[in-house]
Amino acid sequence: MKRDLVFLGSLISLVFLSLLRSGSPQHLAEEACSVQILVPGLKGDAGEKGEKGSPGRPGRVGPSGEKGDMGDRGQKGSVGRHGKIGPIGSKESITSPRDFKMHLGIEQRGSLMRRLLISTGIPCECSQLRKAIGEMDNQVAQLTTELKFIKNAVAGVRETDNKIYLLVKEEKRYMDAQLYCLGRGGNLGMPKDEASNGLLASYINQAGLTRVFIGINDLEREGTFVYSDRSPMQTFNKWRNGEPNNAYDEEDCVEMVASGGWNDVACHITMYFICEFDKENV
Ligand SMILES: [Ca+2]
Ligand SMILES: [Ca+2]
Repeated sequence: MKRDLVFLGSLISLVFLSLLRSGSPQHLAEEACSVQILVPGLKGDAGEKGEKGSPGRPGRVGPSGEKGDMGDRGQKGSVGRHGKIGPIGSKESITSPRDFKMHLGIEQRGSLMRRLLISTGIPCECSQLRKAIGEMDNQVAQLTTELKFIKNAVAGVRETDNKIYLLVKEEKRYMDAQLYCLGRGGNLGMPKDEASNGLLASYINQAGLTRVFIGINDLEREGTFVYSDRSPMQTFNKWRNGEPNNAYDEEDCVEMVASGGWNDVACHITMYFICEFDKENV
């Protein structure tokens, strides 16, 4: 402490000496300032009260309070007035996509979509495609039928001097079998003599079959059998014993069994059959 006071006294002495040497008032102010920086002075008087400051920021939101008790139930109100009568509704109004799904089935939706496509002008070539596909289906069906016919023919036909017989291994009703043979320029097999009947019987046996349709019927007049080319029966026939019996009053067509015998049967049943073709027409 004593050392500090000695140092302070020396310092003040040096300042006075330098002031005496310079003799300039400006220098005095500058050096006085320097002293004040080095040595703080005594505490001054209290200043005047300042002006009121601006309001502070709003405080944070406080925690929520506890739930209060429920109040008493209010009294029942009076009956209100009648409302206005609404507009007449349509039978089935669809106002949103949800209604659309709920009200329409798949086919109806498809129909509606097509109408929408047409109304919006988007090109739709569905009908042309359907037509093309339909034509191709027909061609495929026709080719398939032809192929079966050729396979049958390749499998083996029977022939005489003036006839060719073809066993068709497709089960058909009498009329469909007749149409099949006619469509190929022939007719159902019509055994008109012992030789042709024996040939057909052999054909059936070799194919391992028991029965086939042949071209004889009494469709036009019950009991009067004719060949499917409408030629009348001659003296030749191969009716089995007890046939034709027109069983159940519905047997108007004729089958040949493996022995070569004939039997009248219903026309709507299906079985294999034999076509015959004139060699002149082949
Ligand atoms: Ca009959
Ligand atoms: Ca019969």
